[in-house]
Amino acid sequence: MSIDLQARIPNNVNLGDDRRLQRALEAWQPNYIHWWKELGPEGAMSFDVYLRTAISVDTNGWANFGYVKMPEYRWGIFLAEPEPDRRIGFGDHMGEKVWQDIPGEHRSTLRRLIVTQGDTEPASVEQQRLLGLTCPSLYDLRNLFQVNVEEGRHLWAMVYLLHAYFGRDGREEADTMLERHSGDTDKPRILGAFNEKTPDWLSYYMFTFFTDRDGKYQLASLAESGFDPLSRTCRFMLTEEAHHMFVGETGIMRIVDRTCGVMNELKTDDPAAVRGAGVIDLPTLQRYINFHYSVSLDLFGQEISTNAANYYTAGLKGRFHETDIKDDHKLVHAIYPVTCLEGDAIKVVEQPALTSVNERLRDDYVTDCQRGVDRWNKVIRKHGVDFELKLPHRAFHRRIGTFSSVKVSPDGRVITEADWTHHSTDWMPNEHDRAFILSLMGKAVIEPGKMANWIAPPARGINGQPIDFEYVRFN
Ligand code: BYC
Repeated sequence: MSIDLQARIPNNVNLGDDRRLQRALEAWQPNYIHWWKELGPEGAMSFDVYLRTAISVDTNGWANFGYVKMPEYRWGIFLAEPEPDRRIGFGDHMGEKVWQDIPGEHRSTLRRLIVTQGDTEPASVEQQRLLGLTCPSLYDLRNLFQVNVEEGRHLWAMVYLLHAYFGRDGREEADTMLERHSGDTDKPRILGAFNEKTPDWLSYYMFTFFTDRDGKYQLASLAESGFDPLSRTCRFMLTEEAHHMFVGETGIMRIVDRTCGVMNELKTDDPAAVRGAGVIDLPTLQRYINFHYSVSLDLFGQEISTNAANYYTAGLKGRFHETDIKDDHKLVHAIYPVTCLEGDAIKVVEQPALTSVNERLRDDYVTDCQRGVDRWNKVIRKHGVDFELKLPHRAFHRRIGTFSSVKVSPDGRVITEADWTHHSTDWMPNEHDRAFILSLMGKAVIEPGKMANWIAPPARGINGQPIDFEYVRFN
């Protein structure tokens, strides 16, 4: 399973043995590089960045660090080791050998899932392309670029599957991955959250905490797939994904730490005074949480979904850690408690577990998000500040699913349109918040070891390097 790094496209799938596939991917490669130079990190193409690159998929080789110019990053195709005698773990085909090729009847469904997953990866690079210009430190700049190149690699992962298993349709889909663009009116990205802007670093940390975490849960469910190449691809992607969520969680934590430190120095909890000191007040952080959490909840689809039930029954997409769940893995008679709207009331109602798998995944996600919020609150408490960050109610500000038809406050009350119009700017980032945040992030902090005023230094550097290491060289 070693990776051929000398090949034009590094890979551990013996690409050299399949000349047609190799040629097709090599024909896509220049388009990808063109896209990266156009819509990847702005103004950063000549920088030497201290990046990790996978040179094998085992523990020794997946995180190999060194200086790289981003357009020369060795984007490649890496699948996790095959599991001997792996069997399908759920649905109608449970217990059968996993598929090494795509069963004809599942072709279009799998293509759709792979395209939806693949589309998010370049979308996030596009959303983040200007952030380098206002980075709070070299450490953060390097982390941004690491996340960006790995999202690029995740696109490669899905494009490989499309090329290798879907023939001409797959190649066409791979081309359109570079034609849709985040926020484009004519050709937008597929899922809502990937057409939102990531205009500042607070949004970026929120995105990597909340939206990348959707990635973790979706990839984990696809890692259960009976289509083994998809499963192996997603398993390796999950290894890389952990760092992205780390960037988000620690980014917010460092902001909280800095803000509370300043609040104590100034002996104030007045948001205006806190802002006056050039740091981000906690109510503003709460509004950003409300926005990014609600937009990310939408990414799990509808509460009751026949699509999701069909994916499950067909063995294409499972639940989070499917094999650890103690039930029959078929869900024909099982029930599951789903929070939904009945008339104007929000209620928990028992629903068939099979059509509720999206909601179950969302529940797993909510629990995971709450753990992160608890850790932020611990920092607030450590400073002795009287404030608690909270996840808003899951019905708040939803555009997909049962709650999209009503307006709901962060504490879960169904309210009128008029109330919503009156209060929504108190509950989500308003134009003043956005202008204030942008004003804090006017220019990049690029002196090694220095941090912008609004964020505390990280606890440690990357790969054992000191915090004042020269993570990016500008040439
Ligand atoms: N926006 O039956 P439903 C990541 C559509 S993030 C727009 O509930 P389903 C990353 C839906 O397509 C992870 N449309 O749908 C993070 C369907 O359309 P049709 C990305 C939406 O299929 C950060 C209709 O509504 N991976 O990796 O059960 C940085 C009915 O809905 C949305 C995946 O998503 C939406 N939010 O569930 C970088 C995994 N939600 O059929 C990367 C693959 C639903 O009526 N995708 N719709 O035309 C899936 O598993 C499913 O497509 C979804 C939707 C879970 C997204």
